[in-house]
Amino acid sequence: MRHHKLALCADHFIEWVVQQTQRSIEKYEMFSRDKRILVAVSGGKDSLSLWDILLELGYKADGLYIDLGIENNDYSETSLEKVLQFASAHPEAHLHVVDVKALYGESVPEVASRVRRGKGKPCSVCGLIKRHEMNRVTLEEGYDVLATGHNLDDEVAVLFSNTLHWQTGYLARQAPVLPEASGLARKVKPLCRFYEREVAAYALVKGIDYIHDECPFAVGAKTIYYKTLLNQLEERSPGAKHQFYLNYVDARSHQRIRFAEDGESPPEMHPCPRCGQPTTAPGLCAFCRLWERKE
Ligand code: Q46
Ligand code: ZN
Repeated sequence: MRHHKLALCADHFIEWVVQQTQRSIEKYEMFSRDKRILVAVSGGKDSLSLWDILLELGYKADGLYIDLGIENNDYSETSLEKVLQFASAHPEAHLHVVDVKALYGESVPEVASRVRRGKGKPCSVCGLIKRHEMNRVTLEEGYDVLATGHNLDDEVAVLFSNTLHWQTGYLARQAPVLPEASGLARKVKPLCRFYEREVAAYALVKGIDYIHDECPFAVGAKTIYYKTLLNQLEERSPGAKHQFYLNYVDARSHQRIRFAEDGESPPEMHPCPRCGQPTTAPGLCAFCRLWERKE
């Protein structure tokens, strides 16, 4: 690991990853030992490694898999298999599976193609559904916190994109911890200080079987292009990604970088009359509006 000027053998590397995760949990005050954690798992290396590390550290961590019903390349089917396989090897943890089509009548690509009239990728609809369902299960099942497997490369790509477009609203909310707000669960990213290849190495050494393919709809995504650019930068100056993200997080937490949004009171929210989740819309929330059929 050039950026840390550190080289470790397999055993010490695993130990290092587990310890560093605990450090991030403490540094950003993510959660304490007595909390119940729900890990959003997709079947990929990041989320399964996160679940593995939290169990390794002795946390009460259960999993949540959302079956999006993406049939291209058997993406959803294969990713569910990987998650079930991991869960069956960890009987101490419980796995919740939410099947979007069974619950709401349409898979993510189906609802996206209906509401978007067949145009474009289903990603914005998919993101909306995932956020809603993650929040719903976390609160309904009485978890204290929702943990996601975002790694440093993911966070840097988002930070870069938000900076490039000066999206201060998004920048203001980019942090390793998003506190609980009325009707919104607390969200944390315990792997945010690890490079993607460090997480991949962890999964490899631990023998975690994960889905290697990205979601077929991720192909050509802007964030993948930004990751390539940032990797070129990292190649020339090792540690650049680490610094870019962590110095930002640090400057934000010490209020050396401020946004107009900081002092503002959050927009007026009210519970959606159908699902109860907070929304700024006058009637139903955006998620519930998805399922209003407009034949
Ligand atoms: S949003 Fe889009 Fe992802 Fe949903 S459809 Fe696939 S690529 S999974 S992070
Ligand atoms: Zn709703």
